[in-house]
Amino acid sequence: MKKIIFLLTGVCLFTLIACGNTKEKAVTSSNQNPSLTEISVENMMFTPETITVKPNTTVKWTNNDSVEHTIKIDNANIEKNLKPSDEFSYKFIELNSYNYSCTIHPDMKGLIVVEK
Ligand SMILES: [Cu+2]
Repeated sequence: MKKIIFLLTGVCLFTLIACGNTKEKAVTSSNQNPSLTEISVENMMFTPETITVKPNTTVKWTNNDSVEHTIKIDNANIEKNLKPSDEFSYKFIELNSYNYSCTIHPDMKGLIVVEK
């Protein structure tokens, strides 16, 4: 009888641990943020140049060029230098249209539209 109780306790513990792990995995996968949009800075361009996102979307720029660029977002009071391979993320919360450009290369322009 004692053996059965011991086994049952073991099963319960195992179940708890297994469930705990499952839960943790679920949380981790939801943390891989479905509301992340990536923009490549490459060949002196932002690609894609125009994106439309929902509020609370994080936009990540990656400088894939071999020269430095900047991200200057007009309505967000942001200016960020990006050296080659650098990344910059910004979370867009409010509904608006955000024009941005590279101050080093004024022809490089992009637009982020945040709408519901
Ligand atoms: Cu540039």
